[in-house]
Amino acid sequence: MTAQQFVSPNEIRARFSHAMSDMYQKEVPLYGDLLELVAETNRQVLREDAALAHQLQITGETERLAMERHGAIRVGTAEELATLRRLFNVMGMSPVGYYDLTVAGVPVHSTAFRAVHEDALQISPFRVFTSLLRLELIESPALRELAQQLLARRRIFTERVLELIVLQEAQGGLDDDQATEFIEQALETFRWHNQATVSAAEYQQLHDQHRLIADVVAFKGPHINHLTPRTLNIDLVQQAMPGRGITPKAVIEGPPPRRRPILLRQTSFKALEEGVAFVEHDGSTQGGHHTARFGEIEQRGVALTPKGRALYDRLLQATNDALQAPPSEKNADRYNQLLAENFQAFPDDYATLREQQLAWFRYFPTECGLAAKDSLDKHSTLEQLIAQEYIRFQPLVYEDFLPVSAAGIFQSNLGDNRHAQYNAASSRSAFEQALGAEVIDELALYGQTQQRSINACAQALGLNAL
Ligand code: OOG
Ligand code: NI
Repeated sequence: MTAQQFVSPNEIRARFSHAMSDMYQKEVPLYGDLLELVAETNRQVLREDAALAHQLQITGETERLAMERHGAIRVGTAEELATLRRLFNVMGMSPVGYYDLTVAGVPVHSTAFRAVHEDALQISPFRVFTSLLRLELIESPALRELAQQLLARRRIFTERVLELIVLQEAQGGLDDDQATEFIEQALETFRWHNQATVSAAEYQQLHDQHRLIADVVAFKGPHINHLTPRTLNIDLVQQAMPGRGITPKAVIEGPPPRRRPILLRQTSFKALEEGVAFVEHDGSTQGGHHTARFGEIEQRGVALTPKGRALYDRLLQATNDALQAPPSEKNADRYNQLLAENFQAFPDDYATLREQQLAWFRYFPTECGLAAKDSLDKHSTLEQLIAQEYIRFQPLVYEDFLPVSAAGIFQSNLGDNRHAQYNAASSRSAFEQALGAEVIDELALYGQTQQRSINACAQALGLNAL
Protein backbone atom coordinates (compact mmCIF):
# COMPACT_ATOMS: atom_id res chain seq x y z
CA MET A 1 0.00 0.00 0.00
CA THR A 2 1.33 3.46 -0.78
CA ALA A 3 1.32 6.36 1.60
CA GLN A 4 -1.16 8.20 -0.64
CA GLN A 5 -3.87 5.73 0.24
CA PHE A 6 -3.48 6.34 3.95
CA VAL A 7 -5.74 8.76 5.73
CA SER A 8 -3.58 11.38 7.45
CA PRO A 9 -3.38 11.06 11.25
CA ASN A 10 -4.62 14.66 11.45
CA GLU A 11 -7.79 13.74 9.67
CA ILE A 12 -8.31 10.69 11.86
CA ARG A 13 -7.93 12.95 14.90
CA ALA A 14 -10.42 15.50 13.52
CA ARG A 15 -12.95 12.76 12.81
CA PHE A 16 -12.38 11.10 16.17
CA SER A 17 -12.79 14.40 18.04
CA HIS A 18 -16.08 14.94 16.24
CA ALA A 19 -17.31 11.44 17.01
CA MET A 20 -16.31 11.84 20.66
CA SER A 21 -18.23 15.12 20.91
CA ASP A 22 -21.34 13.51 19.39
CA MET A 23 -21.10 10.61 21.83
CA TYR A 24 -20.65 12.89 24.85
CA GLN A 25 -23.57 15.10 23.84
CA LYS A 26 -25.77 12.02 23.86
CA GLU A 27 -24.35 10.82 27.17
CA VAL A 28 -24.42 14.23 28.89
CA PRO A 29 -27.01 16.49 27.20
CA LEU A 30 -25.96 19.45 29.38
CA TYR A 31 -22.66 19.45 27.49
CA GLY A 32 -24.66 20.05 24.30
CA ASP A 33 -26.34 23.06 25.94
CA LEU A 34 -22.92 24.35 26.95
CA LEU A 35 -21.65 23.98 23.37
CA GLU A 36 -24.53 26.09 22.11
CA LEU A 37 -23.92 28.79 24.68
CA VAL A 38 -20.21 28.90 23.82
CA ALA A 39 -20.88 29.10 20.08
CA GLU A 40 -23.36 31.97 20.59
CA THR A 41 -20.94 33.84 22.83
CA ASN A 42 -18.06 33.36 20.39
CA ARG A 43 -20.18 34.76 17.55
CA GLN A 44 -21.10 37.77 19.68
CA VAL A 45 -17.48 38.44 20.69
CA LEU A 46 -16.27 38.22 17.08
CA ARG A 47 -19.03 40.62 15.99
CA GLU A 48 -18.16 43.16 18.67
CA ASP A 49 -14.36 42.95 18.72
CA ALA A 50 -13.08 43.56 15.21
CA ALA A 51 -9.43 43.61 16.29
CA LEU A 52 -9.70 40.20 17.90
CA ALA A 53 -11.58 38.83 14.87
CA HIS A 54 -8.75 40.09 12.67
CA GLN A 55 -6.04 38.60 14.91
CA LEU A 56 -7.73 35.18 14.94
CA GLN A 57 -8.09 35.30 11.21
CA ILE A 58 -4.35 35.92 10.70
CA THR A 59 -3.35 33.06 13.01
CA GLY A 60 -5.95 30.72 11.51
CA GLU A 61 -7.71 30.30 14.84
CA THR A 62 -11.11 31.36 13.52
CA GLU A 63 -11.34 28.12 11.58
CA ARG A 64 -10.37 25.90 14.44
CA LEU A 65 -12.55 27.65 17.03
CA ALA A 66 -15.75 25.67 16.51
CA MET A 67 -13.96 22.33 16.54
CA GLU A 68 -11.65 23.17 19.42
CA ARG A 69 -12.03 21.02 22.51
CA HIS A 70 -10.19 18.93 25.01
CA GLY A 71 -11.25 15.93 27.04
CA ALA A 72 -9.93 14.08 30.08
CA ILE A 73 -9.59 10.46 31.11
CA ARG A 74 -8.01 8.59 34.03
CA VAL A 75 -6.43 5.15 33.80
CA GLY A 76 -5.19 2.67 36.37
CA THR A 77 -2.19 0.76 35.01
CA ALA A 78 1.02 1.25 33.10
CA GLU A 79 -0.23 -1.08 30.40
CA GLU A 80 -3.40 0.94 29.90
CA LEU A 81 -1.38 4.15 29.66
CA ALA A 82 1.18 2.69 27.26
CA THR A 83 -1.55 1.32 24.98
CA LEU A 84 -3.30 4.70 25.02
CA ARG A 85 -0.05 6.25 23.83
CA ARG A 86 -0.08 3.93 20.83
CA LEU A 87 -3.78 4.55 20.22
CA PHE A 88 -3.34 8.33 20.28
CA ASN A 89 -0.30 8.02 18.05
CA VAL A 90 -2.55 6.66 15.28
CA MET A 91 -4.29 10.06 15.46
CA GLY A 92 -1.06 12.07 15.45
CA MET A 93 -1.20 12.84 19.18
CA SER A 94 1.94 12.71 21.34
CA PRO A 95 2.37 13.02 25.10
CA VAL A 96 3.30 16.62 25.93
CA GLY A 97 4.23 17.81 29.43
CA TYR A 98 4.21 16.18 32.86
CA TYR A 99 1.73 17.25 35.54
CA ASP A 100 2.10 16.08 39.12
CA LEU A 101 -1.23 16.50 40.88
CA THR A 102 -0.31 14.81 44.16
CA VAL A 103 0.97 18.18 45.33
CA ALA A 104 -2.64 19.33 45.15
CA GLY A 105 -4.06 16.30 46.94
CA VAL A 106 -5.11 14.33 43.86
CA PRO A 107 -3.39 10.90 43.66
CA VAL A 108 -2.54 11.00 39.93
CA HIS A 109 0.10 12.24 37.54
CA SER A 110 -0.70 13.18 34.00
CA THR A 111 0.26 14.23 30.50
CA ALA A 112 -1.63 15.78 27.59
CA PHE A 113 -1.87 13.93 24.29
CA ARG A 114 -1.99 16.42 21.46
CA ALA A 115 -0.71 17.35 18.01
CA VAL A 116 2.62 19.15 18.19
CA HIS A 117 3.10 21.05 14.91
CA GLU A 118 1.16 24.27 14.25
CA ASP A 119 -0.08 22.93 10.88
CA ALA A 120 -1.42 19.79 12.57
CA LEU A 121 -2.98 21.84 15.38
CA GLN A 122 -4.67 23.93 12.74
CA ILE A 123 -6.40 20.85 11.32
CA SER A 124 -7.51 19.65 14.76
CA PRO A 125 -6.32 20.97 18.11
CA PHE A 126 -8.05 18.12 19.99
CA ARG A 127 -6.21 17.22 23.23
CA VAL A 128 -6.77 14.65 25.93
CA PHE A 129 -5.58 15.27 29.50
CA THR A 130 -4.64 11.75 30.60
CA SER A 131 -4.04 10.80 34.22
CA LEU A 132 -2.51 7.69 35.72
CA LEU A 133 -3.70 6.70 39.18
CA ARG A 134 -0.87 6.28 41.69
CA LEU A 135 -1.98 3.09 43.35
CA GLU A 136 0.97 3.20 45.73
CA LEU A 137 -0.79 6.11 47.44
CA ILE A 138 -3.68 3.91 48.62
CA GLU A 139 -2.95 3.50 52.32
CA SER A 140 -4.68 0.23 53.12
CA PRO A 141 -2.76 -2.79 51.73
CA ALA A 142 -5.99 -4.80 51.37
CA LEU A 143 -7.67 -2.04 49.39
CA ARG A 144 -4.59 -1.57 47.23
CA GLU A 145 -4.65 -5.28 46.52
CA LEU A 146 -8.36 -5.13 45.59
CA ALA A 147 -7.73 -2.20 43.25
CA GLN A 148 -4.84 -4.02 41.62
CA GLN A 149 -6.90 -7.15 41.08
CA LEU A 150 -9.80 -5.23 39.57
CA LEU A 151 -7.51 -3.34 37.22
CA ALA A 152 -5.62 -6.48 36.20
CA ARG A 153 -8.89 -8.13 35.24
CA ARG A 154 -10.37 -5.46 33.03
CA ARG A 155 -9.77 -4.92 29.32
CA ILE A 156 -10.35 -1.31 28.32
CA PHE A 157 -9.58 -1.78 24.60
CA THR A 158 -11.55 -3.83 22.09
CA GLU A 159 -9.65 -6.68 20.41
CA ARG A 160 -10.22 -5.01 17.06
CA VAL A 161 -8.75 -1.64 18.04
CA LEU A 162 -5.62 -3.43 19.28
CA GLU A 163 -5.36 -5.18 15.89
CA LEU A 164 -5.80 -1.91 14.05
CA ILE A 165 -3.09 -0.24 16.15
CA VAL A 166 -0.68 -3.07 15.29
CA LEU A 167 -1.69 -2.80 11.63
CA GLN A 168 -1.10 0.95 11.62
CA GLU A 169 2.31 0.50 13.21
CA ALA A 170 3.26 -2.19 10.70
CA GLN A 171 2.11 -0.48 7.51
CA GLY A 172 2.65 3.12 8.61
CA GLY A 173 -0.96 4.24 8.24
CA LEU A 174 -4.61 3.23 7.83
CA ASP A 175 -6.74 3.39 4.70
CA ASP A 176 -10.16 4.99 4.78
CA ASP A 177 -12.14 1.89 5.82
CA GLN A 178 -9.59 0.99 8.45
CA ALA A 179 -9.59 4.56 9.79
CA THR A 180 -13.38 4.53 10.03
CA GLU A 181 -13.31 1.25 11.90
CA PHE A 182 -10.49 2.49 14.11
CA ILE A 183 -12.54 5.53 15.14
CA GLU A 184 -15.58 3.41 15.99
CA GLN A 185 -13.52 0.91 17.94
CA ALA A 186 -11.35 3.49 19.73
CA LEU A 187 -14.47 5.32 20.88
CA GLU A 188 -15.56 2.23 22.82
CA THR A 189 -12.74 2.75 25.31
CA PHE A 190 -14.14 6.17 26.26
CA ARG A 191 -17.79 5.23 26.51
CA TRP A 192 -19.71 5.42 29.78
CA HIS A 193 -20.72 2.08 31.37
CA ASN A 194 -23.44 2.32 33.97
CA GLN A 195 -22.64 -1.11 35.28
CA ALA A 196 -19.82 -1.11 37.82
CA THR A 197 -17.38 -4.01 38.11
CA VAL A 198 -17.60 -4.07 41.92
CA SER A 199 -20.13 -4.64 44.68
CA ALA A 200 -21.73 -1.70 46.45
CA ALA A 201 -19.59 -2.37 49.54
CA GLU A 202 -16.36 -2.46 47.53
CA TYR A 203 -17.32 0.74 45.74
CA GLN A 204 -17.88 2.39 49.11
CA GLN A 205 -14.45 1.32 50.35
CA LEU A 206 -12.73 2.65 47.26
CA HIS A 207 -14.78 5.83 47.41
CA ASP A 208 -13.94 6.39 51.07
CA GLN A 209 -10.25 6.20 50.24
CA HIS A 210 -10.66 8.81 47.48
CA ARG A 211 -13.54 9.38 45.11
CA LEU A 212 -11.17 9.43 42.22
CA ILE A 213 -9.95 5.93 43.05
CA ALA A 214 -13.51 4.61 42.81
CA ASP A 215 -13.93 6.40 39.50
CA VAL A 216 -10.84 4.79 38.00
CA VAL A 217 -11.07 1.33 39.51
CA ALA A 218 -14.76 0.42 39.75
CA PHE A 219 -15.71 0.65 36.07
CA LYS A 220 -15.02 -1.20 32.85
CA GLY A 221 -13.18 1.60 31.17
CA PRO A 222 -11.77 5.14 31.40
CA HIS A 223 -14.98 6.96 30.41
CA ILE A 224 -14.35 10.44 29.07
CA ASN A 225 -15.13 12.55 32.14
CA HIS A 226 -15.54 15.93 30.43
CA LEU A 227 -15.17 17.73 27.14
CA THR A 228 -14.23 21.36 26.96
CA PRO A 229 -15.00 23.81 24.15
CA ARG A 230 -12.93 27.00 23.77
CA THR A 231 -14.66 30.30 24.43
CA LEU A 232 -13.45 33.77 23.51
CA ASN A 233 -14.92 35.27 26.68
CA ILE A 234 -15.13 32.96 29.66
CA ASP A 235 -16.58 35.62 32.00
CA LEU A 236 -19.59 36.07 29.71
CA VAL A 237 -20.20 32.32 29.54
CA GLN A 238 -19.75 31.89 33.30
CA GLN A 239 -22.36 34.59 33.92
CA ALA A 240 -24.78 33.14 31.39
CA MET A 241 -24.51 29.54 32.61
CA PRO A 242 -27.08 29.67 35.45
CA GLY A 243 -29.67 31.12 33.02
CA ARG A 244 -29.30 27.92 30.99
CA GLY A 245 -29.71 25.64 34.00
CA ILE A 246 -25.96 25.02 34.25
CA THR A 247 -24.28 25.56 37.65
CA PRO A 248 -20.65 26.69 37.32
CA LYS A 249 -17.91 26.16 39.88
CA ALA A 250 -17.19 29.03 42.28
CA VAL A 251 -14.12 30.58 40.66
CA ILE A 252 -12.52 30.61 37.24
CA GLU A 253 -9.13 28.88 37.37
CA GLY A 254 -6.05 30.57 35.99
CA PRO A 255 -5.14 34.23 35.47
CA PRO A 256 -7.65 37.06 36.05
CA PRO A 257 -9.56 38.75 33.18
CA ARG A 258 -7.13 40.76 31.06
CA ARG A 259 -7.12 42.81 27.91
CA ARG A 260 -4.58 40.37 26.46
CA PRO A 261 -5.31 36.85 27.72
CA ILE A 262 -2.40 34.68 28.81
CA LEU A 263 -2.22 30.90 29.18
CA LEU A 264 -5.55 29.39 30.07
CA ARG A 265 -8.66 30.24 32.09
CA GLN A 266 -11.09 27.44 32.90
CA THR A 267 -14.34 26.81 34.67
CA SER A 268 -16.58 23.76 34.84
CA PHE A 269 -20.09 22.77 35.75
CA LYS A 270 -20.51 20.37 38.62
CA ALA A 271 -20.40 16.66 37.94
CA LEU A 272 -23.76 14.99 37.59
CA GLU A 273 -25.06 12.28 39.86
CA GLU A 274 -25.71 9.26 37.66
CA GLY A 275 -27.41 5.97 38.33
CA VAL A 276 -25.15 2.90 38.28
CA ALA A 277 -25.60 -0.79 39.01
CA PHE A 278 -23.21 -2.56 41.36
CA VAL A 279 -22.60 -6.26 40.88
CA GLU A 280 -22.78 -8.25 44.09
CA HIS A 281 -20.75 -11.39 44.66
CA ASP A 282 -23.84 -13.59 44.23
CA GLY A 283 -24.30 -12.11 40.75
CA SER A 284 -27.26 -9.89 41.64
CA THR A 285 -27.16 -6.15 40.93
CA GLN A 286 -27.83 -3.27 43.25
CA GLY A 287 -28.70 0.29 42.24
CA GLY A 288 -26.52 3.19 43.33
CA HIS A 289 -24.97 6.47 42.23
CA HIS A 290 -21.69 7.73 40.90
CA THR A 291 -20.63 11.31 40.27
CA ALA A 292 -17.84 11.87 37.82
CA ARG A 293 -18.83 13.44 34.56
CA PHE A 294 -19.06 17.15 33.94
CA GLY A 295 -18.62 19.90 31.38
CA GLU A 296 -15.95 22.57 31.24
CA ILE A 297 -15.11 25.68 29.23
CA GLU A 298 -11.80 27.32 28.63
CA GLN A 299 -10.40 30.54 27.24
CA ARG A 300 -6.94 30.31 25.77
CA GLY A 301 -4.41 33.12 25.58
CA VAL A 302 -0.79 33.58 24.61
CA ALA A 303 1.74 30.90 25.62
CA LEU A 304 4.38 32.08 28.09
CA THR A 305 8.15 31.64 27.94
CA PRO A 306 9.91 30.14 31.00
CA LYS A 307 10.37 33.70 32.27
CA GLY A 308 6.69 34.53 31.79
CA ARG A 309 5.64 31.28 33.36
CA ALA A 310 7.81 31.91 36.42
CA LEU A 311 6.12 35.29 36.84
CA TYR A 312 2.67 33.70 36.45
CA ASP A 313 3.46 30.99 39.02
CA ARG A 314 4.79 33.56 41.47
CA LEU A 315 1.74 35.84 41.21
CA LEU A 316 -0.68 32.93 41.52
CA GLN A 317 1.19 31.61 44.54
CA ALA A 318 1.11 35.05 46.16
CA THR A 319 -2.66 35.16 45.62
CA ASN A 320 -3.20 31.75 47.19
CA ASP A 321 -0.89 32.58 50.09
CA ALA A 322 -2.84 35.76 50.79
CA LEU A 323 -6.16 33.95 50.64
CA GLN A 324 -4.95 31.39 53.18
CA ALA A 325 -7.59 28.85 52.12
CA PRO A 326 -8.57 27.04 48.92
CA PRO A 327 -10.80 29.25 46.73
CA SER A 328 -14.48 28.40 47.25
CA GLU A 329 -17.97 29.95 47.09
CA LYS A 330 -17.32 31.65 50.41
CA ASN A 331 -14.16 33.53 49.47
CA ALA A 332 -14.66 33.85 45.69
CA ASP A 333 -14.95 37.67 45.68
CA ARG A 334 -11.88 38.13 47.83
CA TYR A 335 -9.97 35.62 45.67
CA ASN A 336 -10.87 37.45 42.46
CA GLN A 337 -9.85 40.76 43.99
CA LEU A 338 -6.49 39.44 45.21
CA LEU A 339 -5.84 37.80 41.87
CA ALA A 340 -6.54 41.02 39.97
CA GLU A 341 -4.32 43.01 42.34
CA ASN A 342 -1.40 40.62 42.13
CA PHE A 343 -1.56 40.36 38.34
CA GLN A 344 -1.19 44.13 37.94
CA ALA A 345 2.49 43.18 37.84
CA PHE A 346 2.00 41.22 34.61
CA PRO A 347 2.28 43.45 31.50
CA ASP A 348 -0.98 43.50 29.57
CA ASP A 349 0.00 44.47 26.02
CA TYR A 350 1.58 42.29 23.37
CA ALA A 351 4.44 44.69 22.60
CA THR A 352 5.68 44.62 26.21
CA LEU A 353 5.09 40.89 26.55
CA ARG A 354 7.28 40.41 23.52
CA GLU A 355 9.97 42.96 24.42
CA GLN A 356 10.34 41.48 27.89
CA GLN A 357 10.33 37.96 26.41
CA LEU A 358 7.46 36.89 28.62
CA ALA A 359 5.41 35.29 25.83
CA TRP A 360 5.83 33.45 22.52
CA PHE A 361 4.74 34.97 19.23
CA ARG A 362 4.37 34.10 15.58
CA TYR A 363 5.70 36.45 12.95
CA PHE A 364 4.07 37.19 9.61
CA PRO A 365 5.25 39.30 6.67
CA THR A 366 2.94 42.24 6.00
CA GLU A 367 1.69 43.24 2.58
CA CYS A 368 3.96 46.24 2.47
CA GLY A 369 6.83 43.99 3.53
CA LEU A 370 6.14 41.68 0.59
CA ALA A 371 5.79 44.67 -1.73
CA ALA A 372 9.18 46.01 -0.56
CA LYS A 373 10.86 42.61 -0.91
CA ASP A 374 13.24 43.57 -3.72
CA SER A 375 14.43 46.78 -2.12
CA LEU A 376 15.00 45.41 1.39
CA ASP A 377 18.35 45.76 3.10
CA LYS A 378 19.53 42.15 3.14
CA HIS A 379 21.09 42.66 6.59
CA SER A 380 17.84 43.81 8.23
CA THR A 381 17.14 42.41 11.66
CA LEU A 382 13.78 41.16 12.86
CA GLU A 383 13.42 44.21 15.11
CA GLN A 384 14.12 46.60 12.23
CA LEU A 385 11.59 44.88 10.01
CA ILE A 386 8.98 45.07 12.78
CA ALA A 387 9.72 48.78 13.27
CA GLN A 388 9.31 49.28 9.49
CA GLU A 389 6.02 47.36 9.63
CA TYR A 390 7.31 44.80 7.18
CA ILE A 391 6.77 42.08 9.74
CA ARG A 392 4.04 41.89 12.35
CA PHE A 393 3.58 39.53 15.25
CA GLN A 394 0.62 37.68 16.69
CA PRO A 395 0.37 35.81 20.00
CA LEU A 396 1.08 32.09 19.87
CA VAL A 397 -1.83 30.38 21.59
CA TYR A 398 -1.19 28.20 24.65
CA GLU A 399 -1.97 24.56 23.80
CA ASP A 400 -1.35 22.93 27.19
CA PHE A 401 -2.75 22.75 30.70
CA LEU A 402 -1.92 24.21 34.12
CA PRO A 403 -1.34 21.94 37.11
CA VAL A 404 -2.90 24.25 39.72
CA SER A 405 -5.95 24.80 37.51
CA ALA A 406 -6.23 21.09 36.72
CA ALA A 407 -6.19 20.35 40.45
CA GLY A 408 -8.97 22.93 40.95
CA ILE A 409 -11.03 21.28 38.21
CA PHE A 410 -10.46 17.85 39.76
CA GLN A 411 -11.33 19.13 43.24
CA SER A 412 -14.52 20.87 42.22
CA ASN A 413 -15.72 17.61 40.79
CA LEU A 414 -14.67 15.43 43.65
CA GLY A 415 -17.51 17.03 45.55
CA ASP A 416 -15.81 17.88 48.81
CA ASN A 417 -13.27 20.32 50.11
CA ARG A 418 -11.24 17.66 51.80
CA HIS A 419 -7.72 18.01 50.46
CA ALA A 420 -5.81 14.80 50.88
CA GLN A 421 -2.14 15.20 51.83
CA TYR A 422 0.40 13.17 49.90
CA ASN A 423 4.08 13.28 50.60
CA ALA A 424 4.95 11.32 47.50
CA ALA A 425 7.89 12.58 45.50
CA SER A 426 7.04 13.86 42.04
CA SER A 427 7.83 11.01 39.73
CA ARG A 428 8.19 12.00 36.15
CA SER A 429 10.53 9.12 35.39
CA ALA A 430 8.09 6.56 36.85
CA PHE A 431 5.36 8.11 34.70
CA GLU A 432 7.52 7.94 31.59
CA GLN A 433 8.39 4.36 32.34
CA ALA A 434 4.68 3.49 32.56
CA LEU A 435 4.01 5.44 29.38
CA GLY A 436 6.84 3.71 27.55
CA ALA A 437 8.16 7.01 26.22
CA GLU A 438 9.43 10.38 27.34
CA VAL A 439 6.99 13.26 27.45
CA ILE A 440 7.77 16.15 25.11
CA ASP A 441 8.82 19.49 26.60
CA GLU A 442 6.06 21.93 25.64
CA LEU A 443 8.37 24.94 25.85
CA ALA A 444 10.59 23.47 23.15
CA LEU A 445 7.50 23.15 20.91
CA TYR A 446 6.54 26.82 21.32
CA GLY A 447 10.13 27.84 20.62
CA GLN A 448 10.16 25.77 17.43
CA THR A 449 6.86 27.21 16.19
CA GLN A 450 8.08 30.75 16.83
CA GLN A 451 11.35 30.04 15.02
CA ARG A 452 9.58 28.44 12.03
CA SER A 453 7.47 31.59 11.64
CA ILE A 454 10.62 33.74 11.67
CA ASN A 455 12.23 31.47 9.06
CA ALA A 456 9.10 31.71 6.90
CA CYS A 457 9.27 35.53 7.09
CA ALA A 458 12.90 35.47 6.00
CA GLN A 459 12.04 33.29 3.07
CA ALA A 460 8.99 35.31 2.02
CA LEU A 461 11.04 38.52 2.16
CA GLY A 462 13.99 37.00 0.28
CA LEU A 463 16.41 37.26 3.23
CA ASN A 464 18.95 34.60 4.16
CA ALA A 465 18.13 34.44 7.82
CA LEU A 466 16.58 36.45 10.63
C1 OOG B 1 -8.78 16.17 34.59
C2 OOG B 1 -8.82 17.55 35.14
C3 OOG B 1 -7.84 18.45 34.42
C4 OOG B 1 -8.09 20.44 32.89
O1 OOG B 1 -8.74 20.98 31.98
O2 OOG B 1 -7.24 21.06 33.56
C5 OOG B 1 -8.39 19.04 33.17
C6 OOG B 1 -9.73 15.22 35.22
O3 OOG B 1 -10.62 15.63 35.98
O4 OOG B 1 -9.58 14.02 34.92
O5 OOG B 1 -9.06 18.47 32.39
NI1 NI C 1 -10.34 19.85 31.39
